[in-house]
Amino acid sequence: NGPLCRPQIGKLARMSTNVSISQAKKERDNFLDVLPSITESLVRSPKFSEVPEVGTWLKRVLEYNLSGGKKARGLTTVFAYEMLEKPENVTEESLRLARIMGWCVEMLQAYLLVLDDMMDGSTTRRGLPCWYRLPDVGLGAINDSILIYMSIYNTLKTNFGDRPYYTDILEVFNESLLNTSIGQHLDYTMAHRNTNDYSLFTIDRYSAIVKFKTAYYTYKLPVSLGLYLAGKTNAELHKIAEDIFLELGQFFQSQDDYIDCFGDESVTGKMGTDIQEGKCTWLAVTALQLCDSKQRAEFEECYGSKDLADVQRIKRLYETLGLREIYRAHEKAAYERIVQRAHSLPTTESGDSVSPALVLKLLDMIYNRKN
Ligand code: GPP
Ligand code: MG
Ligand code: MG
Ligand code: MG
Repeated sequence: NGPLCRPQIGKLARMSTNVSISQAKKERDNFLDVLPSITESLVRSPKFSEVPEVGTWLKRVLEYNLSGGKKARGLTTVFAYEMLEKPENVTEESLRLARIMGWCVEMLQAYLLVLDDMMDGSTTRRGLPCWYRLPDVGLGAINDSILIYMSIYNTLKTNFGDRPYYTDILEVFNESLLNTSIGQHLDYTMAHRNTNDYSLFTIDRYSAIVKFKTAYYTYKLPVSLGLYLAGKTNAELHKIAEDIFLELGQFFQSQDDYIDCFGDESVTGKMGTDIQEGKCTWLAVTALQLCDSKQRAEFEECYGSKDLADVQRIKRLYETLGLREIYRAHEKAAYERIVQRAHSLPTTESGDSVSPALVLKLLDMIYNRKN
């Protein structure tokens, strides 16, 4: 009764889904409960005693930018730890530390989103105005992102500074941010070329963009952190995890691209901008593969335009090409491929591996997602 059954959900599966929904809520609540003490500790830092108004500002920055959303990356960190650790080592205290680590990943996400929303010309996030759009914030958001970013390292030092894996986790955060910034560069420059030549919008280019901009920090980072928390430092094991979780991360971003165009704003909490910004998305690349020369000319004329009528024409073109159905088939195929891979994960020379149950749980968390 594995996740493959999910598309045709029956009575038994519904009952077990209800159990897992309440479990998921409990896990989420436990995770949320840890945040106030992290924020308090950051704001109480002696650094702010000279300039208390900055401490007060940081509190507001963190509260605004860490609230709402799925908490997917934070919870992924906790689940990865829980499922990769020896059961006898999982205690309330070790889980508390995993949750703090999860919040460090959420802080990285908040930092990235503050900047990403400015770069993407977005207006809303998690049902609220993007941080930079608040009247008393504006370009100060750039500096606020640094305050969020430094909060990661302060929290890591306070809670993990004396652990043997401290340097490893600093390195994995640094490497993830570098990769994300490489991906963000590709994403931004592909969209701002001032040309309507879309020959560069290929599936290979798309895969590279999303691997770098999303997959590393969304999955590779949380799972690597879970491995370190469980005392697993073997590079071969981290590579096995990286290979499978980068695929999951690419799948995650193709869903994000679909949602940007076809999602319900009241559910996603964000207004899509990919068409207006001319982004190299899963939808754009797939449309270009399918369209005839007349449709391609229309795409070239309208894509990347802020004019609502042009955006509507692109959406109509996507509908005409049947992209909704093609996406559903892509989602199902990607899902099944990852399930297959989860069941045939390689092992290290010492016989260690990543638990297939972790891959399946994380996959199940996002399959068919609407936000
Ligand atoms: C998701 O892209 C990728 C990021 C948020 C990484 C940002 C990286 C920086 C170095 C700032 P997206 O723009 O599609 O996400 P969303 O749809 O949530 O805006
Ligand atoms: Mg964006
Ligand atoms: Mg972006
Ligand atoms: Mg997006």
